[in-house]
Amino acid sequence: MLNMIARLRSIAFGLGVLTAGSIVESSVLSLKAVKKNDVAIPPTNILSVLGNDTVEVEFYLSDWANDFPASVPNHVRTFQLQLDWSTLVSPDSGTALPMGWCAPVDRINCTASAQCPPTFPNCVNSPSVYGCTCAGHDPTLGVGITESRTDFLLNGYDTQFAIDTSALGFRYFAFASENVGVPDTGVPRYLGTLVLVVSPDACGTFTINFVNHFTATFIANATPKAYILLPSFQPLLLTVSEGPDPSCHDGKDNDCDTLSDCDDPDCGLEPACMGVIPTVSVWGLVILTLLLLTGAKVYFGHQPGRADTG
Ligand SMILES: [Ca+2]
Ligand SMILES: [Ca+2]
Ligand SMILES: [Ca+2]
Repeated sequence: MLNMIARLRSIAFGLGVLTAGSIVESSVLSLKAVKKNDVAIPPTNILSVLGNDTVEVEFYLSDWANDFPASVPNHVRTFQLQLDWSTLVSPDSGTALPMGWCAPVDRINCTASAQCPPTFPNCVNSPSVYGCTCAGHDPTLGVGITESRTDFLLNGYDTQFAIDTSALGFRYFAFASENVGVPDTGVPRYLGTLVLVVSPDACGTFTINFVNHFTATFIANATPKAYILLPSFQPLLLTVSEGPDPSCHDGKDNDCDTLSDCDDPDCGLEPACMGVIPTVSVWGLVILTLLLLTGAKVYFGHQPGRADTG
């Protein structure tokens, strides 16, 4: 695998030199959730999740034909994708890390386990894993390319691929060894799979995405002529939400608005929450009293006519 990565890096370098004037922006890289907790769902780029959920995500490429000049075949034979690891961390709380990942989000370099913190006590230094980890760290569990799929971009070609899991921003590489490529037939083509596990403390919205930089993310007709495509991205939004059930009865503030379960207006329509008077702090009572004294309308639970924004 390492040999292949080195080879692809040299291709990438060559492309960067050759194609300064050839960057265009019409192709689309998209991420779709296709399974939640091992149950198939209609492919979507917006999904409601809870802590501990497992989400299987697939990557697709579409709309690349127009990226190539008419003078060359509009075929793709190489791709490299790199996840933006920072998008696996919620702006509010928690993570959605690849299955099997058991290491800090920010790698801790080490030469001996004695240098590692108690939560990640094992120092590993192998070609594919390095830094402080914990028992069972196996990033290969959360990543893959199913070459046999008929919608795989390079299906039917003599292909090679590798996935570099040495860092959290997993990098996917693949290319067809024949000097041909895949024409754009208007159908999105599968590139790879990622399995994410939402942490128990997660809330807010994850915007899972690739690295938006053409030296790290490109699709190319590598030989005899090389063209870099600078794709647009359709990220995957994973939103940890309060309501509907079971999140209205899990004792957690799932959407990070400081209100939990029946105290959160987002749970107001849940039968078990209807008629429940939210817990109110002393300051809340003061404000409530003032509102009542001024004749304002006060709603408990769900507020009629108000959109549920979570
Ligand atoms: Ca809750
Ligand atoms: Ca809440
Ligand atoms: Ca809420």
